[in-house]
Amino acid sequence: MKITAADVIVTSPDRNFVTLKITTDEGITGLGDGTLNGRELAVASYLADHVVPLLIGRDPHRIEDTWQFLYRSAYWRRGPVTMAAIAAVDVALWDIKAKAAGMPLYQLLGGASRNGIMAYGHASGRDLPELFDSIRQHLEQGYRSIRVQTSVPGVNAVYGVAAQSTDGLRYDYEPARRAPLPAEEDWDTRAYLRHLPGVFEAVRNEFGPELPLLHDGHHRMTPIQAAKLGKELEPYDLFWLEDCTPAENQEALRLVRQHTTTPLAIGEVFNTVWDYQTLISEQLIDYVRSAVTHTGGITAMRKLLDYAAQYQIKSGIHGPTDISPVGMAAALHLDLAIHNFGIQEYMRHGAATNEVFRQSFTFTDGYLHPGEQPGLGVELDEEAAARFPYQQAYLPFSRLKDGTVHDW
Ligand code: CS2
Ligand code: MG
Repeated sequence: MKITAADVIVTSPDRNFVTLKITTDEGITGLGDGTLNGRELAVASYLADHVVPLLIGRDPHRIEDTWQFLYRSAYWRRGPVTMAAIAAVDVALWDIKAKAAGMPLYQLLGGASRNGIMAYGHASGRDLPELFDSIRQHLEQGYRSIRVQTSVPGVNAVYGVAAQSTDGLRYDYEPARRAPLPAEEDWDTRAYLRHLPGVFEAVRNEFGPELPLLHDGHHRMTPIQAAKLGKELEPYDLFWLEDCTPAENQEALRLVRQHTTTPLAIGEVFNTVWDYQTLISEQLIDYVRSAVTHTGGITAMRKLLDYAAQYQIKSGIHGPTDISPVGMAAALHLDLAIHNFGIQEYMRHGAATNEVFRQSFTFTDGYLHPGEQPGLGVELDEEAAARFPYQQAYLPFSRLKDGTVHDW
C-alpha cells in the first residue's frame, strides 16, 4: 500500500480544527487531528508545507518508522506544534491500518481491557445555586464524575465557568474567543485559595461523599500555594486536583507532594515523555493528562502511558472541545485497551462540529465507548467542513491586579 495524497483540512464549525486526511492507492483513507488551540495555522502549515511532501509514496503500514522519521529528521525536537503535526500523521496511519484489518482501532492495541470508559464532565457556576444546577444537569446527562469550577469573589472572569462566556465572541463550549486579540482576564490567587475549600464543602454537603469530584487549578498557583490548597481539599476527597502549579520545573511537585495526599493530575500542555520523566519516576503525580493530539499520537502516547504504568500512574487523557472528534476517538481507543486507565475528560462538541465529523462513539450511563466500526470510527464531511472557514481565535490571558501577566 502507498500514500498517494495527504490533505490538511482547516474548518471552524463551533471552533477551529485542523484535520489531516491521508489517502492510499488502495482507496483506504485515514484521519488525524492536529488542532492546537490558538495556534492552529502553525500546525496546518507545518503539515502542509513541511510534512505532506515527505509522506507521498510511503507505505502507510510503517507507522513506527514514519513516526521516528518525522521526529528525528526534523532535527528540531519536541514542542506542541511539532508533536501535534506528528500526531495527526500517526493517528491517520493507525486509522488506515485498522480499516485495512477490518477492526476497530482498539483491537490493534490489544483489545478491550474494560467494558466502558469512565468519563467526567465540566460543571461550573458563578455561585453555589448555579453550580449545583450545573452538577445536577451533568448527572442527568449521565455523567458519573464531575469537574467543579466556580467564580471567585473579586475576580471578574475565571477559567472554566461557562455562564461567564456570554460575550458572543467565545465558542459556546470552551474558552477560546473568536476575535483578533486574546481576551484579558484578571486573577487573584489568595482570593481563590480563600474561596475554593468552602465551595467543595458545600458540594459534598449537597451531593454526598461518593460522587467523584475533580478540579482544575489551571497552572495558577505557586508550589506552596498548591500544597496549601491540596491539603485543605483533603476532607472533600477529590478524584484529582489538576495543573495545581506550572510543571516545566517538574521538581516543584516534590514540595506539593510532601504536603498533601490529594491526587494530582498534570500534563495537558506537555507533549513528550521527557516532560514527565521526573514526575513519573518520582511518582509526583497520579494521572497523566496529555491528549493524543498534542503528544505525538497513539504511537507516542501508548509508550508514555506504559512508562507511567510502571509507577502505578494512570491515564486522564485531555478531552476538551479543542480536541476534535478525531482526536477524541483516538483517545477512546487507547482508553479501552490500556490497563492503567484512569478517567477520560468528555466535553461535548456542538451540533455544527458533529455535522462535520460523523462519529460512532457512544456515551451511556457515564461510560464512553469508541464503537465497533473499522478504524477510528470517524468520518469527515468535507463539504460541510468547507462551509466553516477558519476564524482567528485566541485563548484568554490573565493579569494580576498590579498588571503583571499571570498564567491563565
Ligand atoms: C482545560 C482545557 O479541559 C481542561 O482541563 O485545561 O479546557 C484548556 O483550558 C483548553 O484545552 C485550552 O485550549
Ligand atoms: Mg486542564
